[in-house]
Amino acid sequence: MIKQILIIIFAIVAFTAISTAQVTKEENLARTAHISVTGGEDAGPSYQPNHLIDGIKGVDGQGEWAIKTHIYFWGDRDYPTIKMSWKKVQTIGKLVFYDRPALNQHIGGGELTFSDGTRMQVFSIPNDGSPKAISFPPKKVSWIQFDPTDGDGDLIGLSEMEAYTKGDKASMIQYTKTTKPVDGDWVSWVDPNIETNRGRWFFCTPGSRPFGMMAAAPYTRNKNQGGGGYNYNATDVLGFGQLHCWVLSGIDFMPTTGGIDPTLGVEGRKSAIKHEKEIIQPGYQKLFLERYKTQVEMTCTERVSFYRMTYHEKAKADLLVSLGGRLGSVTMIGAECKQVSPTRIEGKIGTTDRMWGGPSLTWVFFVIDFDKPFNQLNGWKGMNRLTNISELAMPFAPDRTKVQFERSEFVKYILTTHPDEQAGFSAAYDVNAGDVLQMKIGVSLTSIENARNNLEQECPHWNFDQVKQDAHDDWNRWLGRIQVKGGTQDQKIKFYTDLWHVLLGRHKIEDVNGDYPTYFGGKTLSTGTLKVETVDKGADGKPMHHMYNSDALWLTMWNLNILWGLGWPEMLDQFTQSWMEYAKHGGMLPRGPGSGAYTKIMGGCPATSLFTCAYQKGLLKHVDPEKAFAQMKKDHLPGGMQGVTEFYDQNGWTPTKVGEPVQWAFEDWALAQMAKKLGKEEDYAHFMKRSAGWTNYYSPKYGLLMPKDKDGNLLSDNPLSGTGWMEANSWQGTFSISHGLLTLASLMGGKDSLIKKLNFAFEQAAPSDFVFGYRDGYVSYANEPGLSNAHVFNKAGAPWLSQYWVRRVQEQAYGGVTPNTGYGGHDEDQGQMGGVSALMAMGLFSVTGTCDIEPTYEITSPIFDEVKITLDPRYYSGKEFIIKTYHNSRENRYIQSARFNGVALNKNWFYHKEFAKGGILELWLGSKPNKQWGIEGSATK
Ligand SMILES: [Ca+2]
Ligand SMILES: [Ca+2]
Ligand SMILES: [Ca+2]
Repeated sequence: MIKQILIIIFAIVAFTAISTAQVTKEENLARTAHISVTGGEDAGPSYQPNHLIDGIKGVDGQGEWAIKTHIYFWGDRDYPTIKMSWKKVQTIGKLVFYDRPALNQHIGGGELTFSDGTRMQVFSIPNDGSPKAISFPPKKVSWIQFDPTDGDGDLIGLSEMEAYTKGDKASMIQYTKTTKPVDGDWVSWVDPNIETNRGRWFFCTPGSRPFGMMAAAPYTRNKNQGGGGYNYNATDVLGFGQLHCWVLSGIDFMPTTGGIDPTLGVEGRKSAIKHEKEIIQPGYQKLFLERYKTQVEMTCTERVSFYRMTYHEKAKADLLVSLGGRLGSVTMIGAECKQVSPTRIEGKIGTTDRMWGGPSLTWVFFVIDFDKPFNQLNGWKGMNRLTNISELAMPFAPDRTKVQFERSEFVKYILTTHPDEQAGFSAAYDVNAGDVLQMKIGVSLTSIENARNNLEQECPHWNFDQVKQDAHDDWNRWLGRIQVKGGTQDQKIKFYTDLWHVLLGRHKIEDVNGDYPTYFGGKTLSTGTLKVETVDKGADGKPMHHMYNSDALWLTMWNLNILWGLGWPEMLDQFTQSWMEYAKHGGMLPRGPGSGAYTKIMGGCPATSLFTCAYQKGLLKHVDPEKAFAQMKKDHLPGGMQGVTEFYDQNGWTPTKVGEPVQWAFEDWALAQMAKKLGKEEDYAHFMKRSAGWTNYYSPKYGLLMPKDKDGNLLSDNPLSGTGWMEANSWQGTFSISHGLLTLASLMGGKDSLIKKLNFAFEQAAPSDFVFGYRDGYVSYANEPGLSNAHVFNKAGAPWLSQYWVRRVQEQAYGGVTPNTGYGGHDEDQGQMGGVSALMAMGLFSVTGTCDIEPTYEITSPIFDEVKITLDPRYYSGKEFIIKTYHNSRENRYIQSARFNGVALNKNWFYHKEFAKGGILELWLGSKPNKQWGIEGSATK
């Protein structure tokens, strides 16, 4: 004890001596600042804010500031704000942050705001308390605020903050992309690190092909929905998960050396990494595990992950494959596997405890091949280590998945590590420095035979570089469908990163031979047992289409439905086929299908917008429109997926809720458009009537749609409160009544009133970059509701305001290219914010989601000089569609004039059928709005 105290005293003296030495060189201006902290809960006298500037740094338990913060059940947390202020203006050119040295408490990064209004991002603050310096051109400021945005642990805090006048070159650049962008190589423009600080499980998966089943990726902190994903600010890799899907994950790999005890879980086997040694891009990742002196490379085919380990030291190597316990969004249970040859292991795992619902138990089957026979196979079950095994079976209690918890108890249970559920095996090798080991994991969701077949069909060889090249070429083909010229390097990086996310988050669930799983048949349509189905085969014996795992497709009429239709029309064709196949077994069009059954995440029947726009654009090539219509109609009636009440069916509105009914109304309108084209007048009349009932929500008092009770009384007197809305509020949601904007305008007193009101909303939201939490703020581009708002001016006769606000939203909410920024920092799911960002960058949109009988695109000013879309010859008669801009710049965001195929265009929109023929749209831009351009027919078409 005395020895420890002496060490601490020595440490304090030593560190004080260092800071004294710095004072003689340059004064640490933080020491004279006033420190204040807002938010969070006081953690006691040992952790007061003044410890941030007491000169004691990097000493565990001494001179630290820390705070208790609220952590939400899905893993997000409220962060405090730290402000350093001075009585007199100071010149500051460098800040140095020290995290608390405790490795289980970490502030990884955040945002700096200076009193002159400028802001900066801070990344990769070392977890161990070593200094993080940030230099910048000196600023004259009276205060500096730090808002952490990424942290881990129950008492997050910092050990010290310093401020100096002079910066240094070394800490001037905070973040650089790991690969250099090369013209024509679209993959090289993608930066997977962008906004990974939230660490969402399926957000950053380099080991994936477009829509492939396999989505391998290292994962870092176990936060955020029970699965950390890959977080740039984290300093340790915990393992490499193979599947990163909506409510589906499985098979956790970690190459270790030195006889790690696997029963200690991820904390016992994690390894430090340094980004300087890393390459991360679509289809390939290379990183170095510092602890194991092992370089890991990873690539993939559609259903196979492929690892190449290069060892830098002689060692006892163990390739650990964990098959039990929590991984990402599921818990792995009931694992079984066996060695079938000196280089092959086959088996299966059950997955359960899905945080957002779905089947209570689903299976993942796998075949793992090693390129060299292992010396020995070892394993673990619960806390027991097993040596020299040839098979492994975890006791599986069928009741395990039937336990019904209260929601809070359930979340607490699934986010707790249960050591008795751990299981896995490890393949043991003796390696020398320079030795290479390779491993492939083939997966299937239906059977071991199919996993074996997937592996053997897609990757029968050990040529890692070939697979890496194939993955690269595959991504290049997909990304290259839209090619841009001009813009800044960052804008181009962001654009291709957006496209990557648009093509990344959703995954195939069928095998090479077309088999796929369903779990229908239980009482709640999600408690069934595995039934293997197969998709129809064509004359060549090959599956006719794919089956997909996906989140809700909630409100994708404002992003994916438009963008996929432009660049990848087969995705609309594919999804409609896949969704009809689900309906065949489960009776409903899915909303967020998870590994072969429904999750019903979010609301409404989002399939309708997707099906309708595919039909109207002529992309419904394989589904019979009559059958699709009949299915949608069923889903729009009480008892169907849309979830409408009898009252809504009769009246077009429903008491207490407003967010969902506004969505239902749009879907009803879209379905009515399809009915009209199919000649179904009665259905047209019924759904048009329903789609018009939303006017009951209009409150003349607030000039917005507000929740009401059955007698029409307002249920809220605060339009920003979110009452009655789904992840939105009255300001964000009112203008999302896309099919009823003219009616909305007349309710508000005319188009000018609507324009004025919406413009006011954007002005209110601009200082916060149009980014808010689920219910706050006048406009939010950080989540799905209201993603059409900036384009509404185009429909209301003020296209110059769409041009203005689209550019600002694109830059402020989506322009970030750092690990902290890029998608609004809040709730990018599976490429929807990315989809809006890309559409804004291209200058195309469709407020009604191309669901009109004659679908149209509205025009704003692209950020690029040229956007070239290669048209898919299977769907479109034209070869390419080009958008060219002249005099484009950040300031020149206003369209002065336009030509469509050489002919003057005076309206702000054109037809999809014109796009399909190919052509060129030319836009002349200027710094002042031309209020005469684009007003012709803008709202009444
Ligand atoms: Ca301190
Ligand atoms: Ca720490
Ligand atoms: Ca969302």
